Amino acid sequence: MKPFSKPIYITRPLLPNREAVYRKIDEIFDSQWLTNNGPQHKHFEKVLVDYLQVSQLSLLNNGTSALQLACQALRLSGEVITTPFTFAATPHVLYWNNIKPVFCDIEENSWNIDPDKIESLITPSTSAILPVHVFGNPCNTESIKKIAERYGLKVIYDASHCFGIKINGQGIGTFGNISTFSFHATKIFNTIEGGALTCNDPTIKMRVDLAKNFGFQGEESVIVPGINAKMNEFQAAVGLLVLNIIEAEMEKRKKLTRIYQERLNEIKGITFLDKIDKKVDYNYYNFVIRVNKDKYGKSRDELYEELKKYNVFARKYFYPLCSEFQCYKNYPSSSSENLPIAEKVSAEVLSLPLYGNLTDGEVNKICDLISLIGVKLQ
Ligand code: T4K
Repeated sequence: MKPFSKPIYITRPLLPNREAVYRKIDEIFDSQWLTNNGPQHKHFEKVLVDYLQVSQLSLLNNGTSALQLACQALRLSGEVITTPFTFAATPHVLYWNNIKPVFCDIEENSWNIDPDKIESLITPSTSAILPVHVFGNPCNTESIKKIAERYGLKVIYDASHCFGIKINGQGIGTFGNISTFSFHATKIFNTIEGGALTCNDPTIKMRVDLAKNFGFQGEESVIVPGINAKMNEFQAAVGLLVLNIIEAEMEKRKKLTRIYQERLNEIKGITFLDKIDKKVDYNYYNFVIRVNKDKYGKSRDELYEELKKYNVFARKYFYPLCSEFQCYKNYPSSSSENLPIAEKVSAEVLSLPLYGNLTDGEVNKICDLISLIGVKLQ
């Protein structure tokens, strides 16, 4: 089979209509207001509260800042229990807040933090749990809530992959004390760089809004040692435009996901997360497979390398585990004995290209390649 004539990346940013962007730029130029809670920002924040069905929302310059400010707003300290199967930002924000990340193993069938393994990691220093709804598949929020209540812990959900997801019709950003979102270019919904923090408590929003603007209350009073984590007017304007096309993008990705599921179901040793709960309105952000070498004939790494030869750039999200990073690998909770499932899953997962502008034909060809590569080595 011939390689693709152009590189097929894991994703491409969802871009609004160019003319519409130019009109927004005109609005921003006319207003001469570029950042610091300008008209685009105010409008975007309001419409996003409705879209995400949350009660409180603060816009921020990226998803990492959202996590960073969540730790500050909840006054976390000591240790926080989190998953190693996530992007580097999740444990890094704990470290930057002088908090020790404690890694907990994940569930075999959801790839999210395993609630049954959280309790044994709780110590007198534990202040919170920081689960990630990995790839938009919601965590077991009921069990996590019960543990948090029993031990008096806070819960921050890293919902970076969850734009627009609802559980039983309820916005995913309403679970836990705080949820954080990433609007990075590679996410299904983007503001180039950007993010948001959502919660149910207006006091938390007030703390975050103060902290993201150096702690200023009015012109002359600084009441907390804040930082600069503001979203600017260009980012907010892009967000407003992308919001108009997000539903269509989700529909396109849903259709492509169905092709992947139908085609890959036929291939021995290739499985995927098809267990997204029926009660969940999913966003089809990405499509991730798991490769069983014994049954498929090739390892995940071999498949990844072979696909590259055909100009397909799949990605090993999330490999290595955060617990395997140089900076965390000596933590007691990073030991292999503590993380057997996470280590296995991380070595077998592969994110495949998924974005609205991908064609049915391209997805079918990727499936043909996966089939061919497996057969070739059996
Ligand atoms: N928590 C979780 C669970 C997260 O996944 C993330 C971010 C965060 C927190 C932090 O949120 P932010 O502070 O980033 O808002 C990417 C993203 O940079 C990162 O946002 C994301 N997670 C992570 C999963 O993926 P890389 O280093 O893998 O991206 P990169 O630059 O290799 O891009 C991937 C592919 O996307 C490229 O091969 C081609 C395509 N691409 C990328 C960009 C930037 C484009 O076509 N156009 C573009 O502009 O981290």
